[in-house]
Amino acid sequence: MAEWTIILGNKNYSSWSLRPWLVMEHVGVPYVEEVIQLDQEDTKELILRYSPSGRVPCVHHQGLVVWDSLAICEYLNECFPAKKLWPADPKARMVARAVSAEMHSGFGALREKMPMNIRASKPGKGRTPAVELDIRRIVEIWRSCRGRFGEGGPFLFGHFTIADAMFAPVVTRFRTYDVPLTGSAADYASAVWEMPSLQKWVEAAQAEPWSNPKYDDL
Ligand SMILES: N[C@@H](CCC(=O)N[C@@H](CS)C(=O)NCC(=O)O)C(=O)O
Repeated sequence: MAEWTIILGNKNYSSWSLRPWLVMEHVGVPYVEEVIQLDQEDTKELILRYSPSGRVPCVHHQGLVVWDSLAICEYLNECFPAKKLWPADPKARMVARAVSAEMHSGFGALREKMPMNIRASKPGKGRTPAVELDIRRIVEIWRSCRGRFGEGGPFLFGHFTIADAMFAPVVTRFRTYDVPLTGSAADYASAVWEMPSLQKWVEAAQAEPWSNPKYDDL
């Protein structure tokens, strides 16, 4: 096995996979990736060959198995401290960790009604009152982080951090479901969308031969 291997779900749909993959790309370490098609009869069995939780993403490194998107990002931060994957300032770092944790454990309505579906275009779909509240809170996080900590670059804390990786799938959702954004939130979403790493993922998602009616027919 290569020194770094990352196990992912379909790039079109697997938002949890996208997050640590962006961080892997950012640190620039060579890696091998395995993509497992989700929602098939053998999906669980295939994932369990790599990941003890039965979920992707999962990373293998020198005999260590790390599962869960945020834990993988933290491990990459441990391995590549020079890459400054969290902000250097302790207060900014605390907020970056808080908004990343909020994304990791929250926004259930948005996740359910507006699942990541990079290839699709579904303007206006999924906008329930609970989803509206999630969208409002995300925009508030983006505006607040950009306003307080965004000097020095286009990302939430200026330069790219794990917090941007955590919100990247939301940026793709806002495009798929055509959620209107203005001002600093719109600028931030464009900066994330235009990252070469995200565009590489988007191209791969568009080229995937698999479709999933569970998400496409929503
Ligand atoms: N909290 C986990 C969530 C991982 C997760 O739910 N992954 C989904 C794909 S996006 C999965 O593995 N589904 C396959 C299954 O449950 O069989 C993380 O952050 O990595």
